[in-house]
Amino acid sequence: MAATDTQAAASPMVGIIMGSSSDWDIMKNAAAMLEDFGVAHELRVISAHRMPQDMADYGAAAAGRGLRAIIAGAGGAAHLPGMMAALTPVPVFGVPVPSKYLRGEDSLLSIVQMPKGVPVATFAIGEAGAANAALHVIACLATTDAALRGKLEAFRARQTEAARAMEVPPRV
Ligand code: RP5
Repeated sequence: MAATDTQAAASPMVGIIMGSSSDWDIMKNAAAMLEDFGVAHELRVISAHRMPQDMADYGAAAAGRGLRAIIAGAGGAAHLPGMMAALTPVPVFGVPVPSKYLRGEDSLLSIVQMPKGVPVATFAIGEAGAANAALHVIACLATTDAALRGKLEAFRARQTEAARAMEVPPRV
């Protein structure tokens, strides 16, 4: 299992997993957001169909290792988020990675259409989905972490100011 851990990696609160190293271009947006907020996380490539035992082992150990959330990205017939959700009570946040032929619509439907009983919180296809998955994890963690909540409110305020400073481009 390829592994790259960041920030206090001995006790990560969040796992970012992806079905292939080719997903990193998208999933790095989730990692960057957690990095910006100082949320300790780990990174793993775990392929549902090529590494099923590794996936099962990761899911079985996740809660005991103290993970509070798992962000799972995959493309195509994207089974990783749903299978991970089936393997652990830790909440799973799914990111549909754009696929070569169907532009990630297959990934989105694979992840979002979980049958009743095993939910995966599913985000937009691509970079925005990855970043928003991290922001949603941060919002969840912030319900019991005042410092993190302060950072989230400051982030939102900066975003608001940036939007207010926007001007309509001149007509051509
Ligand atoms: C999925 O298949 C991965 O999540 C990735 O999005 C897609 C393609 O994987 P590679 O062929 O690039 O390894 O399992």
